[in-house]
Parts: sequence; structure tokens; C-alpha cells
Amino acid sequence: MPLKLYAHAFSSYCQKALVSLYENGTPFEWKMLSPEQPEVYAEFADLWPLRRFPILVDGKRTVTEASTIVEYLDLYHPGPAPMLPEDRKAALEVRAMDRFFDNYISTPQQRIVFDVLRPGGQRDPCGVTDCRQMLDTAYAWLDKVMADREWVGGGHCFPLAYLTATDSGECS
Ligand SMILES: N[C@@H](CCC(=O)N[C@@H](CS)C(=O)NCC(=O)O)C(=O)O
Repeated sequence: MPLKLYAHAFSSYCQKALVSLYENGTPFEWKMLSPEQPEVYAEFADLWPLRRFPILVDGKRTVTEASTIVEYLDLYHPGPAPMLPEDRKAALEVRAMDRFFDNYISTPQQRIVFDVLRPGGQRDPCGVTDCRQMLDTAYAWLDKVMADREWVGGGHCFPLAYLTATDSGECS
């Protein structure tokens, strides 16, 4: 039974899982979440009541959370491209950067976007200001960290720290 990924094309969290699948040429069925396919969304909502995508389905197992999906693929469906360094100390650094991007870049960015999508009168200007401040602080910190690194994960590209693209945008 092929792996199934419930994902939306414009979601950065889904891109993270997709990078892991594509980097290793892992076969999978993309269950596209879109308004045109409400039945796919219903399956997804049944599998994961918290309704945050992506999720991966491997036989009877449902794997949630993009970072866990990346590590799950590395463990159960490994390929030529490792998702994490074998060295546990180096792996810790990659995991720390993964948490940084999720918590301090993706989360505030997502809140700002959702705020724009809300009907007028239900917006949260204070929350948006806080998120913008967090993004400014996070990017200022990241600029310093990246001053002497080519990849976020250090000397090599590890897809778990997924926003690691250089100009070429490719892992080498
Ligand atoms: N903690 C989750 C977050 C995933 C997430 O927030 N996904 C967004 C799409 S980028 C989502 O499901 N949005 C739907 C919603 O908020 O209703 C993860 O790391 O996978």
C-alpha cells in the first residue's frame, strides 16, 4: 500500500514533508487538500481531528506533524538523502533549527496571514504587531547565525531544517 500524504500545495509545512519524499524519490500518493475535493478533506479530518496538515498515512499508521513525518520517513523509508546527521550532537543542532523555523518564523507568519483572511471587525492588530516583532527578532538572530554558514544545518543540507536553500536551492 503506497504512502499517502494529505497536503496542500501552498503550505510551507507540507513543503517540508514533500522535500523529504522528493529528495529520496520515495513513492507516495498525494491526497490533495483543496475545496474542489471535499471528500479528501473529510478523510483527512477523520484521521486527524486537529486538522493541521500535512499528515502521512502508512498502512494503518497515521503520522502527524511535519517534523515527525520527516523523521518517520528517515527511519522507516530511508533513501540516499539523510534527513538528519547520524551524529546525535549534530542532529540536535538541526532539530533546534527546525524548532526555530516552526515556532519563530512559520507560526508568526501564519498568524499574520490568517489575520488578513479574517472578516473585518475580527482582526487582531496587537497580535499582528507582536508577530511582526517576533519575525524581526528571529530574522535578525538568523542573519547572525548564517553569517558563517552555507546551510542552516551547518556544513550540509539536511531537509529537517527545511529552509536551508542557498542560491542554488539544492541539497548537494
Ligand atoms: N504543528 C503543525 C502545524 C501545521 C500547520 O499549521 N499547517 C497549516 C498549513 S501550513 C494548517 O494546517 N492550517 C490549517 C488551519 O490552520 O486550519 C506541523 O508542524 O505540522
